[in-house]
Amino acid sequence: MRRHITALILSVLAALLVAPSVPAAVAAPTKLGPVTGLKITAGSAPSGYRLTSSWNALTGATSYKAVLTDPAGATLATVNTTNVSWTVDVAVKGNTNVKVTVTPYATKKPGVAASAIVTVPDLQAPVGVFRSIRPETGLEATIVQDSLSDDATPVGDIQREVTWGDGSAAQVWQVGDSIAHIYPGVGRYVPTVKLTDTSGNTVTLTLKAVVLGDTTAPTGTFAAGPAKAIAAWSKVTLTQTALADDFSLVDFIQRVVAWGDGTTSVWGPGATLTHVYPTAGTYEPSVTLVDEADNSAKYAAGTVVVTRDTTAPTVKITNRKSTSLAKWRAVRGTATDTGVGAATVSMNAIEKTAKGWRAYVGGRWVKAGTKAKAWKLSRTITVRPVAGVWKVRLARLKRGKLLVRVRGVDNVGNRTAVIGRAQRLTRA
Ligand SMILES: [Ca+2]
Ligand SMILES: [Ca+2]
Ligand SMILES: [Ca+2]
Repeated sequence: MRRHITALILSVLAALLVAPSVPAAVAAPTKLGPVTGLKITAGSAPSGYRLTSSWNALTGATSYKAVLTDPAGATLATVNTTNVSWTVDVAVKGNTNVKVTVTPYATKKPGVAASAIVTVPDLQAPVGVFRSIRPETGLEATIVQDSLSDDATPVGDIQREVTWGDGSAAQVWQVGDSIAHIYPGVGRYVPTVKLTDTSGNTVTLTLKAVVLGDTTAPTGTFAAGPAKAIAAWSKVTLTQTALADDFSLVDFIQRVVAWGDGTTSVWGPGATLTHVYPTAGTYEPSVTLVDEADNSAKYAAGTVVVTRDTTAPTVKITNRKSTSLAKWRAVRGTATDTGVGAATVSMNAIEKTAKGWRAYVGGRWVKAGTKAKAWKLSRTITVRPVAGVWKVRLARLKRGKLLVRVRGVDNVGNRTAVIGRAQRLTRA
């Protein structure tokens, strides 16, 4: 067996020895590079860090490949460029080293790489989620930490400082996930938590107000209108004319609107809010107000009667008793609707001339073998009526017989039947 394998290896070696020799290589040119003047700097970016690299242009280089790597050698970003600088945002932790490696290329042939390292400074403040908790009774409130982190500083080294919002001195929060405080009396207090990392980056988080002694719900006055609306069309507006609470500031009173049709909206900043009722019915919208002590009350905002527009618009072609081409270069008419209004009018036109049928396709006509084929070939021209009047231009009319078909649709999709018109055109 072993002898067999040895024989095999020998035969392979023999084959290699007799293989046609590679043509003598042209003397390899000296490898390009490395680039000089390579620099990298780091600054803060909206998320992570902005790393800017630059280097001197290298004679003979047609492009450069630049790669950013983290301390573990993982690629953070890469670029192929003809520029001599590169700016890219990467997500890395503060206080870590980032390396840029630039390889010059002469067309597709890589040269010698150069690299530079920068220590990314810690420029980002800690991130945390904290909640204030109001006591059911008494004056002792609590702040609870739900999460805390920093890109470079270990959680245990992040400094926490609480101000309770009652004039008492700032308090360093040494240990634990919660901290309590006894307030001097009833009132509205806004606590803050200031976080500082070991590089001195800080953020101050403003927590929900602690309201003590508030047992009264907010008051408000609201009105919805118009009182008569059309389904899937009318914008019903809810207007606030008054809003107040004994403790909470107006901007901190939560407003939730129930439109009466099963939909609700959280009403953010702003004095008005709109809604389109999809179906007909009688609706009684209301607004529920909640203060910062969770006292709530519901206020009615009137009645809205919503009906449906089920009637198609009325579309007419203006009856012009003229056989003049000039008069029919535009087909005109009216479009009216008693409900939501006419949205569009659509027209098709064909013509029978001395040379046979032709179809209007917008700006020009195309020949057709028969009347039916002409209708099929014709393009539908759609226009929007203005103040109840519509107009479709017909370019290059000829003598003969013009036939048009027109139909309209209102803003909620009710369609008219097709109306037709035939007109003889005998003179210019
Ligand atoms: Ca940091
Ligand atoms: Ca209140
Ligand atoms: Ca209608």
